[in-house]
Amino acid sequence: MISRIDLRGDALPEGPALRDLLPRAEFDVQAALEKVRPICEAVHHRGDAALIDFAEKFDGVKLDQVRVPAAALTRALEELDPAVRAALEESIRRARLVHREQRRTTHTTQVVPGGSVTEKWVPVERVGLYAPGGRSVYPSSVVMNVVPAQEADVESIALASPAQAEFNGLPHPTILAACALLGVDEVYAAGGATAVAMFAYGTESCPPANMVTGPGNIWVAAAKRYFTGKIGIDAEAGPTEIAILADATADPVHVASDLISQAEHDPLAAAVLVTDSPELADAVEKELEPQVAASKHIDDRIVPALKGKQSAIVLVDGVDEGLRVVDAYGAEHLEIQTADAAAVADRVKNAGAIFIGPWAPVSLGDYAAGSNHVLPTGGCACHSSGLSVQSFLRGIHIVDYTKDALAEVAHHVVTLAEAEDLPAHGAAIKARFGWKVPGSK
Ligand code: HSO
Ligand code: ZN
Repeated sequence: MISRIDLRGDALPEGPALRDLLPRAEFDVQAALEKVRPICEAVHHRGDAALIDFAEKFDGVKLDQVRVPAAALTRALEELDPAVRAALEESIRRARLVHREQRRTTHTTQVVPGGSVTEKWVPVERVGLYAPGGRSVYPSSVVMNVVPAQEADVESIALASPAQAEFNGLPHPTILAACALLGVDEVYAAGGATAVAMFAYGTESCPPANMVTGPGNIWVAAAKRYFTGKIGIDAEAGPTEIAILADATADPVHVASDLISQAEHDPLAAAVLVTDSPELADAVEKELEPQVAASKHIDDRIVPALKGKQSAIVLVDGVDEGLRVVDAYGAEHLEIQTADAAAVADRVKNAGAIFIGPWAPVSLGDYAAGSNHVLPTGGCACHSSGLSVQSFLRGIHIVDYTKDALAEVAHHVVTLAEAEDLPAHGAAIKARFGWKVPGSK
């Protein structure tokens, strides 16, 4: 059901060499880029008409308009199962508690008397959020994208999700209901690369956005790459990943169920167990069989995900080696199921989010821990973080110096300008103090 990689015995290799020994899914965004290019250009040139054509081609539905009418949002919320509504409300409440504390305050550093630098945090003006359809209709991802944008005080928030033939061309009703619950009233029926292009270029019905965030398949990732430099993006999200660092104290039932929980997302999802206990490895493998057999998405997702080359049980000599392995891997989600889990977690350097001990499974974080579930995949955790309020803010430096404060440092600026062979930089300082400026009278 799941392969094994035995790294016991010899010393572990360093850095990239260790990473190369670890499993990872193929996710070739570059190859997909060529395919999304004509789609993006069609949206650029033909606007809404292109979006309507693509909805017919990809989603099998003829749309009259791409903007979702307000009445459809209200109706979706009215018709939402009350238990789902209560769960979403609790998820929103907890996410707000955490994300509100991520707000940044303006801060001034008095560099010298009369000379200060203020860092002012300004939200992105308009963002477009993407919520996938098809296999992954996740109202929880609407929450995880909208809440940080709202807590960052983004003024204009729009959301796109694919048109669904079975709902008369509207996005899935739970996506619409989640938007209504969150107070997002600008929603479009547009999917994949077409939605990203709609936000990047703008169309007759959708003004352009400064930034696009949200999960999606390879086409969404490719479209984000296509527009990098033109608009802001969160990350090129790849298939989801769970890594579990566990020792002999871990419960194999929990470990197996947590591995399956993320394998359930996608045939390319990765489930990686890193352990120094061969007994635990055997017990988890044994436990996977009945649990997989009792799950829902067995053949289309869970089995291919666990059997795929992106998943494995990795055997190591001890927790220290295990930490080196999980750091080299840089998982989107990392569970620590060891003795003294909090202390072990404290030593982790690379992970999108860390889940400590037996009572903090990734599923909790997916829905209701308060943490964000839009996290770096594909090893990007070594340089990036998950979605947060900060993702939607820009820190602007405001430089304010008096004449005396400038005079005090003027000679250093002139020296550095000359050292860089940029005398006009120095002249801009000299001109203010009556020093000789080439060409001036
Ligand atoms: N685990 C996914 C998010 C998700 N799970 C949505 C359930 N619904 C990626 O972090
Ligand atoms: Zn999940």
